[in-house]
Parts: sequence; C-alpha cells; structure tokens
Amino acid sequence: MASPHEQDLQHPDNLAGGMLFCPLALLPEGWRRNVMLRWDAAGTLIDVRADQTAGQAPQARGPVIAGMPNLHSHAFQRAMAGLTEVMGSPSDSFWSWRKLMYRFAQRLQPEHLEAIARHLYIEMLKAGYTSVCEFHYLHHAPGGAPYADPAELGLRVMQAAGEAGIGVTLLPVLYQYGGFGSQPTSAEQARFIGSAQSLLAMRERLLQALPENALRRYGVAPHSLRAVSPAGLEELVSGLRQQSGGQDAPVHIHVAEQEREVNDCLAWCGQRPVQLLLSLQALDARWCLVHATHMDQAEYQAVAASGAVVGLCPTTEANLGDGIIDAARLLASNTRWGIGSDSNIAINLRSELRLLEYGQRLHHRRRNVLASEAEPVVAERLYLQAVAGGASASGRPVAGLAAGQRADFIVLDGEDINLAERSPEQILSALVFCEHDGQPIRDVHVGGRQVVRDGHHALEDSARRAYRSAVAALLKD
Ligand code: NGQ
Ligand code: ZN
Repeated sequence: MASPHEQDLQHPDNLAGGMLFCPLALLPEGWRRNVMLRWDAAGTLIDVRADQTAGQAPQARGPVIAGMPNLHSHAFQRAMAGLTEVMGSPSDSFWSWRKLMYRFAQRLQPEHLEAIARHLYIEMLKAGYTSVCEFHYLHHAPGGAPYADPAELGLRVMQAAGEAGIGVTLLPVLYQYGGFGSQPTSAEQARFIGSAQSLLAMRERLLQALPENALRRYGVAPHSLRAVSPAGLEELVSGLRQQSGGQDAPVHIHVAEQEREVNDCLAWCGQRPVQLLLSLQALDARWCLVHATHMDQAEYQAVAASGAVVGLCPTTEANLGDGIIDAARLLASNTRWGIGSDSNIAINLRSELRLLEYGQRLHHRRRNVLASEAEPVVAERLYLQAVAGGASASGRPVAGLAAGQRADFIVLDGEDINLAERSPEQILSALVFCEHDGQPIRDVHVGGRQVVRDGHHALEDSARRAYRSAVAALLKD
C-alpha cells in the first residue's frame, strides 16, 4: 500500500526543510529571544539557536512553544462526549459509565470511526496537541467477528491521523479477560478480544500496510491487569521486543485508576495493581502507566525509579470520578509524566494542566503546589515536563525545541487579551490559567509543516460535516 514516496506526497510543501525566526521561544531550558529554528526535509530540527538575526527567514507571529504530545486517547469516545452526564442511579460510577460506553461502542462502523478520529485529530491540532498516542482496542465487527482485514479499524485510525497531519503512535490493545484472575469476558467486550499472538499479528499487518515513518509509530497496550493475564502480558511484551521496531517501542497500560480495581486486585493476588505490575515486568522508559491514580508510598518510589512515564488524564479522571493522584509527590520524586485526553470529553491541554494543579490546590488548600523553588512558574514547569514525558510515551522524538527533535511547535497569539503586555515569564501562566474569550493559539506546525493557520485547519469544515453524519447515524433510534 505505501510507496517509497508516500512521505513526500504527504508533505508537498516540506521537501527542502525550512526555518522560522522566533522573536521569543520557549526552549527546554527556558525562554530565549531571537531564536532561529531550522529543520530538514524530513521535519526534524537540525539547529535551534538563540540571539540570531532574522535575515530572510520567515518570522513567527507570536511567542513559540513546543507542541504538546497527547499520550492517551480513545478516539471513538469523542462522539459520546456529553451523553453520559445524566443520573441513571444514585450510585453512578466509572463502572456504570463503562456500560454506557460499551453500548455506544457496539454501534460503531469503520467509516464512523474514521470520521470521528479525523475530526478529533483536527481538534487536537487546533488545541496544540501535535501528536497522539491512540490506545486502540476496538478491533472486530459488532458481535466480535474479525474484519476481512483484521487491522481494519487500526488502519482507519491511521488514515485519519495522516489526513489530519498529526503525529501518531498507535497502540493496538490486548484484551483477553473480563476481570482479575482470567474472568470470562462479557458479550459487550467481544469487539476487543484477542490473544497476544493475534495482537502481534495485527501489529505486523499495520507495519506492512502503513510502515513506520517520521509521523507514525506502533507500540502495544495490554489494556489493564484486569483484562490481561500475567502470562499474556509476558507473551505480548517479549513478542513485541522481537518484532520489527519493537525493541524500543512503547508499551502502555491502564493501571490503578479506580479504588475498586485496587481492592479487586488485592483480593485476587494480595498485591496492589502497580505493585503487581512492577513484580511482573521490568518497567523502564519505554512504559507508560496510564492513570496510576491509586498508589502507596512504595509504589510511588518504585515507579519514579523505573523511568516509566505516568499518563495523567485530569479531565477524564475528574469526569469519571477516579480520585486524585498525589501529583505533588509525583513531581517531588522526579517521576516522568505527561498528559492525555483519554475519553476526549475535552480537547484542551490548558484545561488538563490547570486541573492537574487545581486538584492539588483543592486537596492541599495551598496554591502553586506543583511549582518548585528552582521552577516557581507552575504552568511553565508543568508544560515542559508534560512535553518531555509525552515524548517518551509516544516513542517519537517530540521532546521540544531542540536539535534532533521533530519541528512540532505552536505559535501563540501574542495579541490575545491575556498574553499582550505580559513578560515572557508570564506567558505560560496566562496560557494555562486564564480562561476567557477565545484561545490564544494561532499557528500549529507538525514536522515543520503548518497544519493550523490563524486557528484553522484546512480540512476542518469537511471533517466536521463527516463527523456530524457519523454521530447522526450512531444516535439514530
Ligand atoms: C477504556 N477508559 O478502555 O476506555 C477505559 C474504560 C476499562 C478509562 N479507563 C474501560 N478511562 O478501563 O475497563
Ligand atoms: Zn484509557
């Protein structure tokens, strides 16, 4: 399917590389003036240098910051945003939400998924997410029969990402069981089910149909310790390491999101979920632990030491009533972390970072909880750490404005009412904490290629129309 020239075709305006002069840019080491960004034809930054003169280079129309990697998304859930906010019973919970989500997932056809994902990824780009890790577990047709091409739905997601122009790490998900101790799955989970071997074969098929390139990567995701047995986990991870590009491919897993999950795990094996995971696998920087909301002190320490990234999804975790992670401890122990939009109830990296800090303020009854003496600007500290952690989780070089990383960046609107008249040190605070009319993101570039101009994406209108028809079809009768 993929030709050797595919990448060139995707980036007609990007053949010779490019450069941008930034009067003000946030580099990993802080704000710098008169920064020249240069990238090569493949979209990788080859030089990032402050105190330059503009010369003939095009000039950024506002402060420039790194694009944000989104480390956790279930694309299809975008289309049910707002549909589960009505009380079904006084004990509504994550688990009752999950039933509704399963019901919704039953109806999805491949063309619906593709339309939803394309629209969603355009929304992400407009919000400043320049890449996404898609935790993809909807594999089979309604009822559970495999599609003629077993990777049908994963390919639809990749197609949508390619059209939107977002960087993507697809994580095909292994889902074997309905609960701890290899409990049987329910009928509603039939579309997710596979074995380690079928999942690895699906990854192989994806690699063959749409090979990895500068914008695409494939990892895997054991769904959770509820849905995957210790043996399945081992078979999947060791199989991945033997596959092409699998040596350093990312592995993502949902873990310890709900208190009931912790209690069920303890009842089954005497260990807490994160503790169990640590005992089963040698965690390292290739791992992303999604949520990890409920950990004890020993688990916090071990995760910090492992180098694994913790995937925080504050708006979804709030929406689902998961609980509040001890983010103060997480940051104090130098644990790596990033942010994800997860259920896609909101596509707004500013809200994710703000809610992360606000959860801590509400809990500790203090302010600026996630700052440190060395890094007193909360928003800047959170932003830079989330970029670094998100890059690690995505297994792609998207760790910010530095040579060797992708030219993924955002040009802010310096004329925005909250950004104008602010010093560089105040810009990120305005971006993250101020929520007024409009959003201050002007242009977005992925691998140097401009995909959002003046807040608009070239495909947004057609994508919105297709999204609306898909939602209409899904909600019919
Ligand atoms: C998911 N979402 O896979 O979409 C899960 C719910 C589960 C979140 N955990 C299903 N936020 O965990 O069993
Ligand atoms: Zn999730």
